[in-house]
Amino acid sequence: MSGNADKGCKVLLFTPPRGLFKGAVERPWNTTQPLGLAYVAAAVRAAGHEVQVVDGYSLGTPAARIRERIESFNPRVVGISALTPQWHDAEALAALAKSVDENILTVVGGPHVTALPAQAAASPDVDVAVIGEGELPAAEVCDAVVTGGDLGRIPGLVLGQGGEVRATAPRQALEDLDSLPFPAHDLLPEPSFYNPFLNWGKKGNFSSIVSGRGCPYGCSFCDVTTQQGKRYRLRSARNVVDELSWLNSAFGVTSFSFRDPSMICGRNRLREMCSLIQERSLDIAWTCNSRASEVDPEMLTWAKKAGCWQMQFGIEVGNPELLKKIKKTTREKIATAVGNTRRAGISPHGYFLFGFMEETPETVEQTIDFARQLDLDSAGFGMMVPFPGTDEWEKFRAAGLLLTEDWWRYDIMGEPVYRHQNLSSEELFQATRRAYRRFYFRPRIIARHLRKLNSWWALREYVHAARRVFR
Ligand code: B12
Ligand code: SF4
Repeated sequence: MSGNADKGCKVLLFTPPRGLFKGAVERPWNTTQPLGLAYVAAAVRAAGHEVQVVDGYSLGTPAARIRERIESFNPRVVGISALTPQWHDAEALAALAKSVDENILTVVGGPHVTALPAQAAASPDVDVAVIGEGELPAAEVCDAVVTGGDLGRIPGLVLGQGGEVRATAPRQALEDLDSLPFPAHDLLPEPSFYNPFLNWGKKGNFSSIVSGRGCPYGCSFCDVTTQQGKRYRLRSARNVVDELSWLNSAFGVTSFSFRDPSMICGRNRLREMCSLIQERSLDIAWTCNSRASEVDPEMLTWAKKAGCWQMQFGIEVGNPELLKKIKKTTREKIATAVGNTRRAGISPHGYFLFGFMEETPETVEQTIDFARQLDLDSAGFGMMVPFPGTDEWEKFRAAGLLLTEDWWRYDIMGEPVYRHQNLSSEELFQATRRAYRRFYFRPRIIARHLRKLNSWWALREYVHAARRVFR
């Protein structure tokens, strides 16, 4: 970690509430711990600073409450995390902080800032934009605030103070992820507050967890490779299972979702992780993402024995050429992985997207047919959104098809933010609705899901999901 400042400063970290910039805050239905921000909080605290966190996105914290928090804590630094649709809310939060005290240093980070750091730093109330992993830079910025050090000497930043945007030297990705303190869960709302997606885990005792960073595949629509680099950087099995044990004993968490790009990568580590979970008799249930081309029957057996109940595959489309174009694997490998997953007693889930540059009415139907042919238990269908930093963003921009930089519209559940060459926005939007109906309205699938209706919470989640699809 960074060198300890003699006497730390006060740091208040936020996820921005949805709708803050419009003056009407809403609380989202599904929520999960903002791990990136919690990692930053833990690192800044370990460097000797006094840290508080407000998960404003999940809590739906109104502006007045944010103002009170800033006034009462009186921070020297306000840090704000932003995904793309949250960017305007992040800017509004920075403005709110400055309106309370113009001497507060506003620091932004997260996927949107990493994709467009200069644009982020040029925002009027933003002083510092952090590119990529935030733990070390955030701690170093806070140290510099205390010691009066020069921010320009800290790598991995874009400085926006004084209206002039200036990038510092680049920073290497962290090699030893085990050296990081665990995310500061003690500064977040209780695990029982969070309301995960049905296929991630169960409300009551849920946490997400990340066991590694980076992804070599660089799929055309996904910005994980741009964000975290091309190489899988894995935490050790022991370090991950220590975090599971800690969350289980200190917070009563029994339901986990690994939100890594692909948690099963690294065969030996997976085997060791699964053995350690069993050796320690950890009574937990978990779900994870995995890349269809990486999973084999033996790995699935280890995962099942260690508590894995669902595996999620990013399948995206059904047309073989389109699969190749967007850098996904083949239909055959997907079908094999899904079949092996079911045979191992793990529920297979598929994610699908509509609206890639080369999409046609025929490829839409092929995707829906492929989703139905695969032996999946559940599926999610969304709109392909060309997030900044992805190949799709470059392609749609170069073709002059992007309709807006109103970032709050960049949502896979929303309407397309681009004009599509082969399909109208309405046709694309309706494709997701039709896909849901054609996938779920089958006796086999209905029967499987009726068996899962074992709690009021699950019933409520199904009703909510159905409303979205049939509205
Ligand atoms: C869990 C998750 C969620 C959760 C929680 C989000 C959160 N705040 O963490 C929820 C369910 C809310 C969510 C929602 C969405 N998500 Co999401 N999500 C993830 C996921 C799977 C894990 C996030 C995570 O914990 N990463 C691990 C940590 C260590 O990384 P990190 O969050 O990036 O944080 C590091 C840095 O970014 C930085 N940092 C972050 N915050 C801050 C703050 C400061 C002050 C500083 C200095 C640094 C800093 O330091 C952190 C530590 O190194 C990632 C994929 C992934 N594996 O990263 C996608 C991901 C972040 N999501 C993504 C997307 C697309 C979405 C949605 C937009 C999808 C949609 N509906 O359209 C929505 C947005 C909802 C909304 N309207 O705001 C994209 C990001 C695209 C983008 N440019 O924004 C990702 C990368 C997935 C992908 N394949 O492309 N998501
Ligand atoms: S979609 Fe999955 S496999 Fe592809 S780049 Fe993103 S995280 Fe990696």
